[in-house]
Amino acid sequence: VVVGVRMWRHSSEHMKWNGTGSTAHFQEIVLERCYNYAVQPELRDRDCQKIREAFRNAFISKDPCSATEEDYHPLMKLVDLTVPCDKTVFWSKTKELAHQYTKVRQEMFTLEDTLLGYIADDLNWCGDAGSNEMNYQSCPHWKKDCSNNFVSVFWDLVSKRFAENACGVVQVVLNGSISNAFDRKSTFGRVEVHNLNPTKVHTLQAWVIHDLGKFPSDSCSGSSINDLRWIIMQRNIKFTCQDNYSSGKFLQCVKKPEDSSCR
Ligand code: N1C
Repeated sequence: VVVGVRMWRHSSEHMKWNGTGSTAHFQEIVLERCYNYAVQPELRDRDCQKIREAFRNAFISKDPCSATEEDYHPLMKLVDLTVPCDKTVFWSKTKELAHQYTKVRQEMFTLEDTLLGYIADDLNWCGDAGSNEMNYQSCPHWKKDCSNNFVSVFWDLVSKRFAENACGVVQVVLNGSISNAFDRKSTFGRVEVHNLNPTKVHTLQAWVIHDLGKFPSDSCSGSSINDLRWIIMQRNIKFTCQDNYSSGKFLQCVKKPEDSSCR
């Protein structure tokens, strides 16, 4: 009976949000990923401790539904989101494939191949006003609770900076096995497309990839890609699109672009 009562109290006190709670061992994971990523051993220690601290301070002891970009400014000052020209890869609903691609083409970068994206990938975090602990029980769900939660504000901000910094030819990997390969409401469609700098980015190259075994639902000639083409051309950036690639074919061609079947 005692156990039952305690469990009930426990959940009624902490399950105040509809989303998943903070990732267990968040602080340790952040530090460990930072160490794994950092290249120069001498710089590692201080910078990673500072990064962990700044990340934590962005949201700890704050109302988890009142996140602002400013909360992350100290963290943003410590990390660099720039990628060499022609090396930026965006994605939408193709996360795994885009990452397989940049793994094969080591010189290409998605946001998760930069330090901050690498650290935060797949993690969840929130705190509580009036507590200096993280909430591991629940965090605000972006739709059911609030859109200005710390995780959503974080991805919108880093995606914006990542896009602003892009230059030369940039690529986007889109999913042709869903009905709208380009979605204006996705982070790519809502944030990244509008933050490309036309004085730095001259071409956006889209790849519409179909899952092996799934029927293609969208392609370069479909209306969602036309939307994207129109938005990009309005912004004075050149647009190209390649489709009919199955994901397996795409990766093969990334590995062996000179193959005649890849032209
Ligand atoms: O909404 P999306 O895709 O179009 O966002 C992807 C787009 C990429 O080009 C990235 O540069 O935006 C950037 N980005 C991430 O890198 C990222 N990593 C993890 C955006 N969101 C990211 N996440 C989480 O996945 C985040 O919680 C966000 O809400 C989802 C978006 O995935 P999506 O809809 O497939």
